[in-house]
Amino acid sequence: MFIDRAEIFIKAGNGGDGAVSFHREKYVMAGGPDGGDGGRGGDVVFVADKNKNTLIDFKYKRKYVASDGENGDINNMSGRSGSDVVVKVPLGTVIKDKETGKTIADLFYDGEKKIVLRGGRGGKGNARFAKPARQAPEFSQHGVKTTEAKIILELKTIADVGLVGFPNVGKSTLLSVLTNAKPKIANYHFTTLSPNLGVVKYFDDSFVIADIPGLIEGASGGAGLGHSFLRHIERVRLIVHMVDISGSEGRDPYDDYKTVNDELRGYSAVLAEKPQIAVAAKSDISSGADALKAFEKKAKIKAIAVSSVANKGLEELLKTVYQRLKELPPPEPMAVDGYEYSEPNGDDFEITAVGSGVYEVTGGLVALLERNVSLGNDESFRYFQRVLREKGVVDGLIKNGVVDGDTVIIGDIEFDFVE
Ligand SMILES: Nc1nc2c(ncn2[C@@H]2O[C@H](COP(=O)(O)OP(=O)(O)OP(=O)(O)O)[C@@H](O)[C@H]2O)c(=O)[nH]1
Ligand SMILES: [Mg+2]
Repeated sequence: MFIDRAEIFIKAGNGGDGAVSFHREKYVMAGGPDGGDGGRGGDVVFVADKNKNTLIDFKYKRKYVASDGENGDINNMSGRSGSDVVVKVPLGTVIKDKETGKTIADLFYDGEKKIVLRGGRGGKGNARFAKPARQAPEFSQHGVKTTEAKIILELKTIADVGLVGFPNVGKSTLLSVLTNAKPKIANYHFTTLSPNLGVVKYFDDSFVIADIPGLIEGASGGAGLGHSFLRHIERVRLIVHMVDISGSEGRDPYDDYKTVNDELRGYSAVLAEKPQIAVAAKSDISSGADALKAFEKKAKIKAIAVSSVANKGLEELLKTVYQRLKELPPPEPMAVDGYEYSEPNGDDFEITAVGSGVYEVTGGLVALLERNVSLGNDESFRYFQRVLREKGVVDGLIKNGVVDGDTVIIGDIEFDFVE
């Protein structure tokens, strides 16, 4: 099965918490703090792999989670880092954030890598908080907790040439005679259900042809199978537009030609403006040169007459394609938005009344506080109060009508408000 679009969940590992511990040894009184740091969480990394050609893996496994960093330990031992999760995707996979629709990466070259989510930093152990005025810190820092993201993977085939046309006009047959590819060929519509790639050796050079499944009228609006495949034409450099010049299915080749071009235009300006070469296929059974002339006149384009079965016109076609490709710029990755997931801003907060006399503070500030506050420790609690005041949370609460005795919830922390 060919799958060229998938939605998956990814999550980087949480950072491990710093430890609170004090050195203990026989005959040594009141040893110093020796709580180690938490380890870093693993990243979520995507890698383009030329041995993959579909996104089918993602139909069955939809969640990719890197492992968490371990907590710090006694004796200044740092927690082990979480391991990365490395996800292999075919070349030409575009990664987008589901929520914003922004593009994160276009993995175009074999081995190209993108860290999409970074693991949370580990928290500092209490040993790090020792200073002359505070020799026995009873608190440590929590690791950064990461959040899950939903992303879209889209495969956009990378090829120099795209073969497009109505179903059954002989695209796969042409690919099979020009390249090493062995696509399925049959005398019915939609024999090809996914793009096939083949490599043409041309003297010392080579180029890649993609056989795109047949397009029909309405494809750009989602009719038939066509729409989902138009995306694969987006980054070919040259379109070879095939019509059945023999009219073997009773249609006028010019009507087909026009219909397919309308579809390309309907999908995007990029497709409409791609350079094209017209190919009059099945010329062995055409009613002679007349059909070709009529087509060329109506379409106002020169077409190359070919027959894959009678081996006619193939040399001319290859030569023309090769020359056009030489003039065209090389294929390039998409211009990506460069969207990055970032850690929440520690200054951001929002206050909502969740019930009578109960208020909740949410936003990036909460993550910062959760990280740095150890409940039950006086010094840490004073830090907590100071941050609430400095960042304007106290003023904000009062503005929202909070009075003494009301309950305030900040992440896992819940307390009674006292001005
Ligand atoms: N006479 C003749 N028949 C051909 C030629 N090329 C292909 N055919 C026949 O046309 C039919 C369709 O060929 P395919 O290559 O499967 O066509 P396609 O365009 O890939 O079709 P879809 O995958 O369904 O879009 C088959 O029966 C082929 O044998 C040709 O040059 N001459
Ligand atoms: Mg085919």
